[in-house]
Amino acid sequence: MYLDFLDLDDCGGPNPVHVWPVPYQGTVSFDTGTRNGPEALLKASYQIETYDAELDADISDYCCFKTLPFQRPNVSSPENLQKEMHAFLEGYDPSKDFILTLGGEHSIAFPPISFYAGYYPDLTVIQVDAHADLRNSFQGSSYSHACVMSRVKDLGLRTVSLGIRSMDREQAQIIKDGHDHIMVMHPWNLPSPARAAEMVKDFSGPGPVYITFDVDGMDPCVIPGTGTPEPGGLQYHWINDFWRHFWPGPRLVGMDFCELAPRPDSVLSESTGVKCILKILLSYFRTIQPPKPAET
Ligand SMILES: [Mn+2]
Repeated sequence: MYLDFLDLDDCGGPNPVHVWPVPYQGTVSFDTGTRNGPEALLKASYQIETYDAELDADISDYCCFKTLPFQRPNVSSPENLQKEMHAFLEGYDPSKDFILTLGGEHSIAFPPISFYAGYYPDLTVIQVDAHADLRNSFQGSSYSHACVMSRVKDLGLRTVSLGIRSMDREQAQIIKDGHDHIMVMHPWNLPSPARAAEMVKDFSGPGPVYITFDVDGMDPCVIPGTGTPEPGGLQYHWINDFWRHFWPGPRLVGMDFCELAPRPDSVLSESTGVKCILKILLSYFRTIQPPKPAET
């Protein structure tokens, strides 16, 4: 079994990262397999170097990973899964606990977002995704993967969406009407990563950010293993350069990584997924001061 993210068990740098595998796949609409995402990511992480040559930094000098037991998701309804996840998060402190949730489908993002939003009313959610996910309801549930950003909007949070290229006319209108609290960067007219990072920081202000990373935001040539692939997505170096330019910057309070559906013939998607996660964590944690040791 591959139980410890990066094969690092509760050791490393001063910043604890709680890795929470949530293998839930209840409301996916097309191809399946996201329930296998967390295990594939953990397994692939054993093959990935903790040192990043581009950043000349090692994640194990900054973060201490504590991989939690797999959440046994309640598959009776999306609402019940949400309740279970909210209950689990009550054991954590949103003011200091960094939780990296591994999905699973995108509906798993809402409980951690609402967990942090309860403490940080000025939170901005950065969404990497092909899909706007702004439907009010989908297939009878308002907690479907297709509604997650609509629920985030209900919380009154600002959102920044990178890579969006699939929506219906109604969602396009929501985006047009929401320009003061919804920022969207479509992949067909992206600014440079440095310019994009400045624009997002201007929009989000000094408050903290949370990242919800749906792998289908990336181009399917980069991450083919996902249930609803859309051509023309973000390129690997663009998104990594974006994070590199985004920090130093706002506090990152937590993140999730979802919609990975591993393919039987390749480990490309999960390996790339781990690299995408590490680039975010290292870009952020290398720019902050380590927490002070507890006074004795
Ligand atoms: Mn998506």
